[in-house]
Amino acid sequence: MSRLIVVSNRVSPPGPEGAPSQGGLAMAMSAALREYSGMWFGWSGQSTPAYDGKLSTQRANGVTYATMDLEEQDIEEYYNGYANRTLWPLFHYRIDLTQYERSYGQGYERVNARFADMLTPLIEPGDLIWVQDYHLIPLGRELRMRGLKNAMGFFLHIPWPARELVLTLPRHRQLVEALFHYDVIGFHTEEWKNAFLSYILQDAGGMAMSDGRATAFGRTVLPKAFPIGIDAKGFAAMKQSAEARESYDRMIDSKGGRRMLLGVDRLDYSKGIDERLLAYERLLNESPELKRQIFLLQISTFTRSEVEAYQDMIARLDAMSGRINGLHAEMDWIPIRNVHRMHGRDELAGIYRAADVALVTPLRDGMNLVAKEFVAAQDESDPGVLVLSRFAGAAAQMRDALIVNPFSQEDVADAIRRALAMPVEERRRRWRALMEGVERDDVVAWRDSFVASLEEAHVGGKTRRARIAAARGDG
Ligand code: ADQ
Repeated sequence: MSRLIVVSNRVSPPGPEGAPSQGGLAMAMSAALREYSGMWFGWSGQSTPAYDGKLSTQRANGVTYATMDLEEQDIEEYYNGYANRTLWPLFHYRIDLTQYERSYGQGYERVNARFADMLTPLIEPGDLIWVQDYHLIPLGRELRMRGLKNAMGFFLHIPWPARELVLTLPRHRQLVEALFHYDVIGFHTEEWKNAFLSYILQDAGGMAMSDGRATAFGRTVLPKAFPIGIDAKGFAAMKQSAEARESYDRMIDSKGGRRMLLGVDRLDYSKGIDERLLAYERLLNESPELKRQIFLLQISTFTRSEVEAYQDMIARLDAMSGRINGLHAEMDWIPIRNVHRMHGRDELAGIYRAADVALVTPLRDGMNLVAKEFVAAQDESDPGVLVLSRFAGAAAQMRDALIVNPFSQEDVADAIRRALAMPVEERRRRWRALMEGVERDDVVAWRDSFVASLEEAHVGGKTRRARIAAARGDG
């Protein structure tokens, strides 16, 4: 088997059992690498006063974790700047929050080149290189410029936006062209893939071929949808753990016979937490009889706290939940429990299981793994109900959830009422259908289908190039 080399902005070496999780990509990659004797390469999360070419390596369960530090200016311009102040908001349709600074773009290019400098000597000829996410779009081009001929794929964990939004990005053409140095470009859904193709056809003068590949900038790639899943087997084991049982018991105890609505998110404006709280407030106003019978546990952990939009959001959410609680609380009942701490994976499994309704209502989300984890954690005889935004990539697969428009408070409030009133037979039927998908389309299936497409596209590409060279008589 070829070595699998995963490259992502951050690397998550395995921590102690039950250590807090670190976001969707980290979850998925740890599980995806487990059966490969491969390598995971990226930034350590630490800064260095000056580059010294130092690489830290650690080996665990057959995987090598290789990390490098970045200089402060690079962290600011590449990570806080181009990745999190430009691409993230733009690709989540928040053009109002998008900052277009030339220095950010320069930092982004500089760090991608540095990644390539550090990574190139570690690559062997048969290695499969799999680059993750929007931080590293130009990396494939940089590696090719350094002579690497390996199979190289890229996976985008966030949505690809409509072409009208891409056009607002200075040097958009250069960014998209860089993607054509990979053999395969993966998206979570057909919708994101089609948005990418619409740019290629209408703005890059490219062509879609009958075998699914696309041609532009004198190169050919395979853009394809690979919906990511969770580590379903790992999750099933986790939900039986002592920690999961303990947190479940604690939750049941503290529910005091009330029904629990649950939100679990990285604190991010794309997750629609403000809109969710307002929809919940609307429900309390419209259905006062539900007061005291329900409460919302909103767990939102801080990320990217260097970026102003995130600082603003923390203050806004705390003020909003404080206001709603102040207006609606009674001496022995609080409508919103607003929690900012990270939970261990097992602990989270117990909390999911104790919930009656999950509110997964992002305004835009590449996939959303919380929706899948919630389903995997349920008790099959008495499962909770998933309320899911139509703008999460997960909605394309999870049709048996209650699908809502998160921009409409009425729609979300209606769905909560419906979920609370849903008979147990219907809950079981919907849950079984959802669980089947979660188990079938898990993270292992995602990895295997991507790797298979990458091997095939690379071999196919080589064969085609050899045929053209032979026809020209030059090799
Ligand atoms: P994220 O935006 O991080 O991922 P998501 O897919 O929901 O979003 O994953 C979040 C992960 O963090 C989940 O595994 C969840 O359990 C964990 N988590 C969240 N809050 C937590 C808390 N308080 N304590 C412990 N764990 C917590 C990005 C994209 C998504 C895409 C993934 C994977 O934005 O759309 O699904 O990558 O591709």
